[in-house]
Amino acid sequence: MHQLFLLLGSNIAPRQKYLEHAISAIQSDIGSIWKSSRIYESPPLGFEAEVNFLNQVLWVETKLNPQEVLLRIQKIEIYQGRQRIGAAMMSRTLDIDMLYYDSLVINTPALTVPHPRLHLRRFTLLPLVEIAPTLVHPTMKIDQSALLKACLDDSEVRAITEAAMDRID
Ligand code: PH2
Ligand code: MG
Ligand code: MG
Repeated sequence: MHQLFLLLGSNIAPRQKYLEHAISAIQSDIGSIWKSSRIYESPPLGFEAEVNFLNQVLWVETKLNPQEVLLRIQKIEIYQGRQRIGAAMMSRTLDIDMLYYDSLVINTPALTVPHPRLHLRRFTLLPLVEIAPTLVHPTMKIDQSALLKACLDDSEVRAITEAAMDRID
């Protein structure tokens, strides 16, 4: 079994539904979810948009190789209405990013693992620290807690409380 970390993101309503559907699709097409973080909300980083993101990190156990995982991720994103127009960053119904795959380092045109920007993004590090604080980054050689401490991104990222869960869309 391989240990896979995925980041889910959505900033088009119904955001929470897109995350829920992604989780069921991942369970049936990719592997079983060993741990999942709470859902975090934050403003879009790197582009302008009205709607904040919901993000969540999943720790998945899979038999698939990274290329197979990537194909299935893309299938799930497209099935959930993901549109890609041009190269610019834009709002999305569902984004699934591969953060880590075991301690593999992959650098191909189609896929970079670990995710090249994960250490720059509070919305990725906070949920990672919640479920895997001692997981070591294979090239930076420090764990997720240390990555968060070193992260300069000061954007406001907060976990959605259980009580607020049915008030968000
Ligand atoms: N994803 C991006 C760009 N900016 N900002 C937040 N808050 N959350 C994201 O998931 C996100 C982003 C590119 O995929
Ligand atoms: Mg992304
Ligand atoms: Mg992506």
